[in-house]
Amino acid sequence: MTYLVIGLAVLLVLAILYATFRVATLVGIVKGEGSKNVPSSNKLQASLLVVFLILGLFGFFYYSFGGLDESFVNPIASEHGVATDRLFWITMGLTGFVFVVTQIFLFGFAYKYQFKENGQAHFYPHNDNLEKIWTIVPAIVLAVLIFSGWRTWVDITSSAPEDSEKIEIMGYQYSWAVRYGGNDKKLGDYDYQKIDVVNQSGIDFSDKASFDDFIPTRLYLPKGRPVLLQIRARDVIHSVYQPHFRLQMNAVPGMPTRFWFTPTKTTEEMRVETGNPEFDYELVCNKICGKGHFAMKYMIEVLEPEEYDKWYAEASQNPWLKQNSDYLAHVPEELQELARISSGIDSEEDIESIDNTIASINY
Ligand SMILES: [Cu+2]
Repeated sequence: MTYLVIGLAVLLVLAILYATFRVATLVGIVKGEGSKNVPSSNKLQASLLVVFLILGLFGFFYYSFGGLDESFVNPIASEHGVATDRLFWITMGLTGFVFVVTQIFLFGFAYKYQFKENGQAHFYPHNDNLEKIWTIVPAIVLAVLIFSGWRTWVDITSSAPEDSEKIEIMGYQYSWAVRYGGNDKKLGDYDYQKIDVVNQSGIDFSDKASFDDFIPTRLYLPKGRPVLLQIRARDVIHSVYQPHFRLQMNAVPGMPTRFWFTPTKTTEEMRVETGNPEFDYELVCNKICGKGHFAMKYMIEVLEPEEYDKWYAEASQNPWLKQNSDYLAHVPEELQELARISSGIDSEEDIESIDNTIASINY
């Protein structure tokens, strides 16, 4: 409703300006000024430029920051996010300042140098000092901006620490599959040719490290520990976007990408900070990847390190292979014993039913 009123007000002001301009032009014609090069509305137009400057700048800042409240800028929940936000606001401050100054010059000069009877131009062809200033100052400022941006980027994209939690995120139309390494904390291989209706991530069971991998329904992260996301896509390009962690990385089929970061606030702490007991971190897709793109929302839960370890130990009891024990048939024969042990398929009936499945597949 507010926007409708503002929109109508703007239209009304434009209509009034147009009418004023028409009246001034018509008055000029009636007065017989048609033969002059400068219309009588010249002064009015010069003043309108100043009005436009003031309203324009006000509108610009109102549009950009008028709705600024808690939801405008998400609280930062990662270590590198502090650095990227600082860079963002420094850049915004500097470019905003230059923008305002140049607009004042642009419209101010158009007003100042409007046509005046007997006015004479001052011949002023050159000023070395002025040229030096407007070349050197922007060069230094831009160099500092680019250099600090580059340094931050190098830090963010450096190799992840050895002890990081390695988690796989695979984007597909239209959701995410998240995989953890299980007890050995090692992610098994994958192969797109192994993808089928059940094995949606294409886990390759000829790799020992895959036997204990598990796939939860949420992305769990430990606070204060480095996390390495190993990112891939199954069909088209998606983008892993986690706004509170200031994290975004494309998920590309056939070209694994990665991003490492350290979460700094648990979900609980964020709920207190935002005053929203329902708050949840989320992972969304930031590439328009098809008609169900909007549905690619996945919940993230950041836990205290001890809670995370507890959750991890529990989740490791339920590897994907244990839940889909038919897939033991895809494990090379010499590794099947090991697969049974590491995935925790140990009860007698389980083994019996698996043996039957294997038998039916082999013969
Ligand atoms: Cu997507």
